[in-house]
Parts: sequence; structure tokens; C-alpha cells
Amino acid sequence: MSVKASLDTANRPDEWTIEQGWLLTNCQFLIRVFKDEEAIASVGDPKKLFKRERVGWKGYVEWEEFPEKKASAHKLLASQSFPDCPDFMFGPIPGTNPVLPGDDFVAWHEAIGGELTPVPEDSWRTVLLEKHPDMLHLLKFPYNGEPPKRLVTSKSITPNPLHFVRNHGGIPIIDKDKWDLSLDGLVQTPKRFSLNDLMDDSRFPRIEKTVTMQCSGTRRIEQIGLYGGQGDEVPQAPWAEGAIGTARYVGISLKKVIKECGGLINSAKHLELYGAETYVKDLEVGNYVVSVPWSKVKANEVLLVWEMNGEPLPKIHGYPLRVIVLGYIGARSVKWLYRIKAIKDTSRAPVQSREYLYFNQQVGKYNLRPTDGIQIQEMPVSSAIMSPWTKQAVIHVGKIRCKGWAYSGGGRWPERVELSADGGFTWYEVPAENMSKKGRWTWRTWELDLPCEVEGWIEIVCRCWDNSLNTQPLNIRAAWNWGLHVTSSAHRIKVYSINKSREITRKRLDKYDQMGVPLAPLTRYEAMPVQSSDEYEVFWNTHDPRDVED
Ligand SMILES: Nc1nc2c(c(=O)[nH]1)N[C@H]1C(S)=C(S)[C@@H](COP(=O)(O)O)O[C@H]1N2
Ligand SMILES: [Mo]
Repeated sequence: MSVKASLDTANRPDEWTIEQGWLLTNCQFLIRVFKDEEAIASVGDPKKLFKRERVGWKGYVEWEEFPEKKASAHKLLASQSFPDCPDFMFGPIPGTNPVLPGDDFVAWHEAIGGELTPVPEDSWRTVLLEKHPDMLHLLKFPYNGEPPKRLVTSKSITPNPLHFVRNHGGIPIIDKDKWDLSLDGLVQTPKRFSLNDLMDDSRFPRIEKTVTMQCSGTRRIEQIGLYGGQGDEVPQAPWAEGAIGTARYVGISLKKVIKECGGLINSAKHLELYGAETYVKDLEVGNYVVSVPWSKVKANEVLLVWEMNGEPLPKIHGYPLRVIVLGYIGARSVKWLYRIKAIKDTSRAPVQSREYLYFNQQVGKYNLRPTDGIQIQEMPVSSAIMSPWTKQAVIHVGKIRCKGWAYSGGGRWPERVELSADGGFTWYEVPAENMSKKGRWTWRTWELDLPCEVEGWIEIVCRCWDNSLNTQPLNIRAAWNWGLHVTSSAHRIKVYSINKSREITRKRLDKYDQMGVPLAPLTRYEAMPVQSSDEYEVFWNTHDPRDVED
């Protein structure tokens, strides 16, 4: 074989850009485009099949009570193809806001039709009405959004317009006077309660509590950045550090409502909680359903709330009534609650049984069985640095001002927060007076002037110890999982330290300032030497030369 032939390769001409990660992987999937008009027509008229169920309940369709209706909707969805959700795990995450559109979910709502037709538009309108204009919209529909970094911890109680939002479907628009809550299943006496019934504090003592809610997807972007995982955009929305928020809620304990129904029938061990909107999972349609154990309810740790930070619950956060499960992941705190059913086992509904699972590292795309995952309930201790930001150039005089949050699930609280400016070798503790107040169910926001001598790139790391002395894994990989949940590793950011306590640096910055030269971007080349030729000569006149002589 000639040398030339042996050097021939079969590589692609764009190999180099692929290897450097400079080419968006332009995968061409073979999507079978089809629409079986006959099957679709055989389902019947969606306007009749999926019509408004109840006066004053816009965007609500009852699925769980009507298996035949579920089957019709499934047939509609299975008889045609839909746009695939964009791959945001392997290629760069789009720089748009909203980041991802959720076209598949919109198309499913359109395909089902009836009451669901206007839901995507109504939901977006509600986002624009109720949320802060600076929200980072991760997913337009179902709406998922978080506050921008600078606003996540600007207050220890999150203002309602800035509280993150995590939806699996549209936002139902429910009239509180037409609303009621049904309690059934394994209770002595099934009952229905109006909002006024529940607000009657002679029957149900009122509870007011400050509670932090964290989505188990918080900081998922770090896991995605390391390796792509499950890419369904709704379950796996690419959250940063803002999928956590704290509010003061007013409501009652679910335990008392169950007592009003004469208590549970013996075999009941769980309470299934129903949210009014429509969620599509694997082309199967249902309402949003999860469950909590009776032991949690018995401990008065499951609340039904109607007020958030002194206002009626915003529509987007579950108006007129939602659940708040103290110390559990957000997924259990069902919004637009309309039914509670006492049951024997954990709910079999998809959000409880097939999502929010924590897998080990032998489980991947091709061998994933839901029974191999741990159903996530309490979050472990975690923390995040909200200021400064990754790749930020930070000007300081020997100490970098850092801010962030720390949280632990299950009724534990941050007891100590520590930061390191050298990648996790030396740690400095946040002084107690720089942390927000302790609370059994709340995060603590914190601030620290972190000593930093270095000029140049550094890695700032943050970790928390909770009151049980649990702490965080030191790197993402240690807890990486295909489902991309529970990113609780110590939070690491890379920043460029500009230490103005150095005279040279200070003078340099002053000079830039006088000349009106902007500092950003850091990497821009400036043809302005730090040292003059004269200074260079002076140095060598007073120092030994580069090479010594005999
Ligand atoms: N009905 C309903 N309740 C729901 C959800 C949902 O999609 N539908 N999302 C859950 C999840 S995963 C989280 S993290 C929290 C988010 O609550 P928030 O949107 O009020 O911040 O609501 C939970 N309750
Ligand atoms: Mo969540």
C-alpha cells in the first residue's frame, strides 16, 4: 500500500469543526410525516367531545374520570406525526427568549381541539400579565420561566412576578365562585368544599408560612453542559439557578379537611392531588396528578393555600387554590387543585410514577425503567452563587463580593455556607450576620466578601452544610444522571479576577478610564503595553541579566 493510500481517511470534510465543537450537530432525523385522516375523523367532533366541562372553568377538561375520552384524545395524537422537539442537549441552547418554543405541545393542544384550542394563547397572555418583563422564558408553552440571575436573591422573599414558574400544560382560568374541591376515594365521607368553606377559620384554622419551593430541575443546565441527557423539553427544561423561590403563603392544613370527611379508611396511605390542566405524556392525555404520603399530611406539612405574599394566588401559580408541600420538591405542590383522592399506593399517574425519578449511572436511554428510579421527594442540601456570574471580569480590592442562596429539603435548613476562590481548597465561611434568617422550610440568602489575591482566572465554589451536617458533592459528574435531576453539587463559576489592590492594575484601569477605553470584552487585544521601553531598560540596569556568566 502506498503511503498516500494509507493516509486516506473516510472522515467528513467538516471533521475539524465538529471535533472543536464549533459545528452545530446538524442531525437529520428521519421523521415519518403522516396523518391518518380516516382515523382522526372516526374519533368524532372535538368541539363536542372535549367541550367546556364546567361553567367558569376555562381550559379544563376532565380526563381522569373518563377513560373513553382519554382514549379518543390518544387516538387523535397517535394518528398523526408532530414536530419533534428541538435538540438542545447536544447543540448550543438557543440564545432567544423564549429559549424553546414547545411547538410539539402546542400542536398536541391544537390536534385535540375543543376546550384546549385557545389554551396556548391564553397561557402566554397570562405570562405577560403576571410575570416580570425580565423573566427568562425557558419554554414558551407549557410555560417555564425563571428570574434573571441578578434578581433571584435580590430579596429573601421572592416578589410574585419574579417567582419561577413550572408548568406541564396550559394555565386554566378558573372563576373562584364557580370552583370547588372534591375529596373522595378512601375517606369515610366524600365531600365537596367551596373556597368560602375552606376559608372559614371556625372550621379550618388558618396557617401562614414562609416557604421555599424548589424544582428538582434547578441548575439542570450544569448537567446538560457536561453531557446531554433525556431531551424532552417539558420534563427536562434547561433551568439555571432560578427554579427556586420563597413566598409567604396563607391557607390551611389538608389534615383538617380530611378530618372533616371523617378521616381515612384504614388502607389509605396516600393522597392523590389533581390539577385542572391537561398534560400530555407519551401521547397519553391526562390531568396533572401526583401524590403525597398520609404521614406527610398527618404532620400538617401539606397545606392548601389561596394567598401568596399578601395577594390572591396569581393565575399562573394555581389560582384559586394550590397545594404547598413543605420541604418537598415543587412537583408535589399541585396548582389549580380541584380534587383530592385518598388511595392505597403511590399515584400511578405519569408525573408521579414516570417522571421526577433519580436514576443511578447504569441507567440510560435504552435501559431506563421507571422502577429503577427513586421518586424524588425531599431535595438534598444545595446552594448557588448568583453574583458574580460565570466568565464575568470582576474588579475588586482583594475581596470579591459574592451573593447567593442555600437551601435544604425535608425541613432541614442551611447552617453554614462556605466559599472558595481556589476551586475548593480553601474555604471561607459566610458570617451569620450575612445570612437571611433561619426557617424550617426556607432558603437562606447570603453575601460574602471572598478573599482573593489572584489576578486572572479563578474558580469560585460554593457549598452549604445543613443542620444535619449534610453537604454537597464537589463536582457535577459525581451525581450526574440521565434524567438530569437534583443538580446539588457545589456550585462552581469561573470568573476573571482583576485585583485593584495591585498598583499596576489600578493604574492601568485608571488609564483606560481616562482614555474612555471600555473594559469589555476582556479578551480584546489592546495595543497598549503596560511597560514602556524606558521602564524596561531601568529594570535590566538594576537586575542581573537573563543568563549568567562564568
Ligand atoms: N397543576 C400543576 N401543578 C404543578 C405543576 C404543573 O405543571 N401543574 N408543576 C409542578 C412543578 S414541577 C413545580 S416545580 C411547581 C412550580 O410551582 P410554581 O410554578 O408556582 O413556581 O409546581 C408544581 N405544581
Ligand atoms: Mo418541578
